[in-house]
Amino acid sequence: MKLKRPVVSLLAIGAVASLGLTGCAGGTSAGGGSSADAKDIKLTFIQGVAGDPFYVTMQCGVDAEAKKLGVTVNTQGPAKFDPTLQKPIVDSVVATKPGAILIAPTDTAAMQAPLKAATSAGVKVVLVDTTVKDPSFATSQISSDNVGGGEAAFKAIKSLAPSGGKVLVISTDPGVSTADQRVEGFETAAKADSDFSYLGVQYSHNDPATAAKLTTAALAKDSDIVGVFAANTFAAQGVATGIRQAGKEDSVKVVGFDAGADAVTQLKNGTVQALIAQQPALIGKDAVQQAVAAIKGEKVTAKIPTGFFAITKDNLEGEGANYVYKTTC
Ligand code: T6T
Repeated sequence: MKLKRPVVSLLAIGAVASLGLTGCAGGTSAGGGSSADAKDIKLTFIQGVAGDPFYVTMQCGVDAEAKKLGVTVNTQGPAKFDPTLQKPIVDSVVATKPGAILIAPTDTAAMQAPLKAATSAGVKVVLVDTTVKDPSFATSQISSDNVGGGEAAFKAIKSLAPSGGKVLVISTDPGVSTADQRVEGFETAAKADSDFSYLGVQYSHNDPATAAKLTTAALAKDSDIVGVFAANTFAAQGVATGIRQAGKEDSVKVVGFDAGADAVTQLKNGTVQALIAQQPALIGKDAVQQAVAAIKGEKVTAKIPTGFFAITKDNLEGEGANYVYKTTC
């Protein structure tokens, strides 16, 4: 089934997030392009981390669109979500002079200079998912509304724990733009609600074992925590483990970002109550379109926001099934 754009729904848990997105924010002419033949256009997609179901699904969108447009795309990704591993990949890809790089930068500061250098070397840069401190060099930026997603996660916890109480966030690392924005959205919403007490954010370094330890330690300190927001796939995996280890499945509500196979299992098991699923394949598809338009000197769109969908046990077999991430294309 084809996904609509944008998709924003928390209906099954009674909370509605409204983004008012148009999917088109100010078209600009790419400039400096040529009327290149599709068969001569070469793109490289650089993931945030290889093997992450979010980027695997994005690659499916990238590959399908590249095939449709008749361009060549090559995918690479670091073994960890780590700028010290991603930067050398960028440098070596730029040396091969592709027409464009589609990239999820792993850090807002550390990836700024390497990506700016790529554009100075004549390689167009399309930012997917994450961004950098000053993305003005980028051809286009395509990502979910992550602040909205964080707000939606809070609304989901509120609807699951309506009497309120203590809530905690487990994120990845500061400097990951998407996760920082999710935390911001959650924090703003939690602090504005006097029924809830916001315990802050802790960082798991994208490592599920660390996220599990942080969760059990937080529950040992505050046994009355009512909700945890896990800001991405690996945080959610660890939080679910921590909740199980602490025997708190019945009292702590967990909302995780992303919808890989593990997350779906946790949803079915009842350790996680809602998943904020992004649309990674759509992000990948849009990124290829923008890169190709830029290379051809056609109009590009500076920012393209994509939507999200809250998957719960109630909609998992229905509409929610369309938003589960892929393990292969
Ligand atoms: O949540 C996604 C992505 O949006 C984020 O930037 C990094 O983590 C994920 O890849 C999930 O692991």
